[in-house]
Amino acid sequence: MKTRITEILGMDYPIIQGGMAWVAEYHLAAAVSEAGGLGIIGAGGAPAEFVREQIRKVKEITEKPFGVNLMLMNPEADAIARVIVEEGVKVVTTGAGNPGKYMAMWKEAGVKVIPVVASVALARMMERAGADAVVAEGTESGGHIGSATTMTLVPQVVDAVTIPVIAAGGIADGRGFAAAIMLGAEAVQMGTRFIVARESIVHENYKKKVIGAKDIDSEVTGRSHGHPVRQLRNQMTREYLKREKAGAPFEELEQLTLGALRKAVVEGDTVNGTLMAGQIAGLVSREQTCEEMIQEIMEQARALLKS
Ligand code: TUI
Repeated sequence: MKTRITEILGMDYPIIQGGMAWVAEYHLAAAVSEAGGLGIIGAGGAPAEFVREQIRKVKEITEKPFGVNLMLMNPEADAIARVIVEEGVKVVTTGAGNPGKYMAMWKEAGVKVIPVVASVALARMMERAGADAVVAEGTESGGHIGSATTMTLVPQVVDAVTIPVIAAGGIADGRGFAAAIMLGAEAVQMGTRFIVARESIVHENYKKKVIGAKDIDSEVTGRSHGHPVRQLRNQMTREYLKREKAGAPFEELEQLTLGALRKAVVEGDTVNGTLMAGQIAGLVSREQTCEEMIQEIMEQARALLKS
């Protein structure tokens, strides 16, 4: 299946892996790229030199194109933006902010820039700034989210810009893929389903929670201080939401979540860890290789789009 996205980025299938902090390390990125999608190394909150090592490692195990996601709240964002250029990365996605100040440097170096946006206004601004495409990410997504749903955001962004639009949020199978195409998207970005990929280094306990999750098992913490984060309900979210409702200050709430994503991904702490996942976790039912996932999605989508 060819779209402007597969042409620009050089992959076989219009499926991009989300740049999930801690989860999207080089094994997962390489597996997605080898399977014909676009694997992404997620910088998350990592130091710049760690990101450089990840880039070098992914290049050792795949010759396929891959990208790097720069999470703009990372205190080393400036340095990571430079590492992306120095290491010759071809594609960058960004999240949790406006990447405007890096745009000129990246464009000059020939990097394809794909900001993740949660609104039409930011999509327009990014097109004017020279973005090659945008990911329109709905509030169904895991992690840091905006407020518009994928169903409403994607067609509005498609109408507002001429660059290709990639749909994200709530997509995990061929039906979601086909629906995104119907809304005018030219690719999808998926995170939650790839958490449970065989090649994903995420702790078994976390994978089991995603696989066992039902449709309404996610919660959004942090709405009161402007950093809404979607994750699976557990003791941590219950405590957080209780304190948030009682008007706890940001600093106190932040203490609860400090290092909690690492705790979940690396140590498998599903009680006090942050189990970031999207609302589509209820549909994710088994561990498979990235190759199996992508083949299954494309087969189902092809049949639907044909009929
Ligand atoms: O960035 C994401 N998802 C993320 S980042 C992340 S790391 C994190 N860890 C712990 C706590 C909080 C975050 C986990 N998940 N998705 C892309 C995305 N970007 N969603 C929403 C946005 C966004 C929101 C506001 C983009 C821009 C924006 O405002 C831009 C501006 O400044 O105008």
